[in-house]
Amino acid sequence: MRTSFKGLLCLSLALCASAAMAQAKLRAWNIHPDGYPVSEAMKSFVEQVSKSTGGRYNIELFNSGALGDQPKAVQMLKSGEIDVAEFSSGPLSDAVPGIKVLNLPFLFTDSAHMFRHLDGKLGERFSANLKSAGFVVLGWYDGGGRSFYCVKPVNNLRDLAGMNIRVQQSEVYIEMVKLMEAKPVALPFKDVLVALEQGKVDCAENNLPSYESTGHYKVAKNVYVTNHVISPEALVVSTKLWDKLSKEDKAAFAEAGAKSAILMRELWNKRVAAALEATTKQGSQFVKVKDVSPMVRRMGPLYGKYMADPTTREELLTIIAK
Ligand code: GTR
Repeated sequence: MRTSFKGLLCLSLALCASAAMAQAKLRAWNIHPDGYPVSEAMKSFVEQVSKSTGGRYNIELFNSGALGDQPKAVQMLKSGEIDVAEFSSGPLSDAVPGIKVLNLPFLFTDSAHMFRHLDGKLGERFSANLKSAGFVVLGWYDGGGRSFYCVKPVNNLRDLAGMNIRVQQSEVYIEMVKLMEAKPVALPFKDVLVALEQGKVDCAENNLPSYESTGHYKVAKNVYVTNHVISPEALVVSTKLWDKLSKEDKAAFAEAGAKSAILMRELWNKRVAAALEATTKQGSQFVKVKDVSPMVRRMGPLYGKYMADPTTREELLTIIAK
């Protein structure tokens, strides 16, 4: 049988068309630069999804907040404009009030304590809350302990009073800083360095890897080590995408998410140590808080508010109990 040129062309076009139809192009949002633990873990997620679905999902990873800042990305994921993202619980909780307790100061003692809860029953409850708001959690990532850092020396809580402190665009963080009698200035992550340089803010607060990766350490050399929030982060996909996936593809995405979380947590611990070493070498001074109880006492109204709120009370009690 002889096949005409026209026939071959039709055949290859049909194959191309079906391949194009079979490959879904998705977009993933990330605030961090290449090489950061979150970015590396997301890269591994993207690769694993592609591998285990035979290349049917082509996820393009946009690092460094290239698609917008975090509050904007939270809305974009909800509306299905982006498909995958890694969010910290601060900005995410403004869209999902049921997870606000996760931002409460001094709630978790360290990341191990946090993951005991997030990898268990409580994590399932938070995931259910997130899912009903449009976010399907595929892995809990580590945001570590956040501390304050300032341009001027800080030796105690009183030194922070009256300071302009940059916070994430997140209600709990804003309330926390007000209760410390300082002034919260909510700014997007990418604007903090310039704000510190220009004196628009005196201090900011973050974990060590971000303190280093953003270059904040170059201006705000005085770190007051409070670890006031042990902050969870989450790799999420939109429910819009999730609802379209087959049972097998859901399993592939979930497995890739879980694996990426394991990798992320390993990379995180190394990065915390490396950031401490690098910033110390560059002249950062670390003053450890001696006693957190005065700060904890100031947070009283914040704890009271979330205890009184029926959407958060049970979660709070569960964490306090263990
Ligand atoms: C980082 C976190 C980001 C973002 C940032 C900030 O530690 O990983 O998701 O929340 O802090 O302070 O804006």
